[in-house]
Amino acid sequence: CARPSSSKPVDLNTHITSELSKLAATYKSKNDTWRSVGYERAIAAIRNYSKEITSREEALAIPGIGGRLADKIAEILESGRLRKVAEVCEGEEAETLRLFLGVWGAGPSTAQAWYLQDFRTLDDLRTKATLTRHQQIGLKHYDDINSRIPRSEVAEIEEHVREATLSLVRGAEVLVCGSYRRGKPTCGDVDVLITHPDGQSHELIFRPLLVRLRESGFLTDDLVTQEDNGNQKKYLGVCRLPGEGRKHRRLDVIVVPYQERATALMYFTGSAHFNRSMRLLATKKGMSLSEHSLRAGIVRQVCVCSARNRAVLKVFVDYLFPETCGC
Ligand code: DCP
Ligand code: MG
Ligand code: MN
Repeated sequence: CARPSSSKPVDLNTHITSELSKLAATYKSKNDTWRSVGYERAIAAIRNYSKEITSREEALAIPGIGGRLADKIAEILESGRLRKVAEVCEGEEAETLRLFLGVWGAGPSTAQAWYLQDFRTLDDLRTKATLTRHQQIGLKHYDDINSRIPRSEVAEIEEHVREATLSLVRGAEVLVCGSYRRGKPTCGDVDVLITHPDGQSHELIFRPLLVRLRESGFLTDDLVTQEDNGNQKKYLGVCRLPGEGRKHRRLDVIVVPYQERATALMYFTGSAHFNRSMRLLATKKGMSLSEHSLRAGIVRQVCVCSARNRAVLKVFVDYLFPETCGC
């Protein structure tokens, strides 16, 4: 939900989830999706548990926690740490892969390939590796891109993009989604959603806005411009606010038609894990959810307001209007 973080249940098991997070991240960096998703699910289950876990049995009783995971939890309870973390997450290879994965445009396979080519530092990459255009940008802004953005700066960036948008088309809506809208204290990037309530003027925004922001020096590097995703247009790039001492920040902008606003807002607010759960829930109910729409089966295109679909719709509405959902 997009509720303030202050009203979230307190995670009383951070000593457990922080250890498991290290494993999830390392398996992800090694392209071991199976294990990393498994640990992420367990972490989500533990975060949802409102009490402090005090025993193996208690852990085992939590839905989604099996025997082997309960053993690991027991080890953390006893010793405060997990031997497996040292085994899997520490050491030269894991640390180098982590370093390389910080290069925007480099995934686990690339990081692994660089490691196998005996590259160990960012300087090795700069001088010896063959880099894509994206990776060159990622490397150039490595430190900036990998530092978290305080909420106050996200708000400044939002305002900057809003002013530029409104100077092009009056009445446009500009809203930061992503981790910012989920109330996180700091963000990895800035995810701006733009639409227009008249249902048409959004079409006039995308390219002119990018031109304007480039000309003013706000956009410093373009990564990906995607205009063929249905009616939604997406830009991924790097920006920097005017003034001394500002960092380069990753900026994502999507421009969407007003009729897709609700589903786009939900998708772009995330989290990615939440989106996966919602899509799965929709599928279980014979529907299909994307950033474009919520639809009843592809065969029978029934209106989502039919009685059969009200349960899904309620979850959907609760999400969009959390102040009324009482969760
Ligand atoms: N998203 C998704 N699946 C992905 C990537 C993104 O559903 N594989 C959606 C959910 C995310 C939103 O897009 O919340 C924005 O993506 P980000 O990568 O910017 O993620 P966050 O804003 O959630 O976190 P961060 O603070 O790291 O930017
Ligand atoms: Mg984000
Ligand atoms: Mn993003």
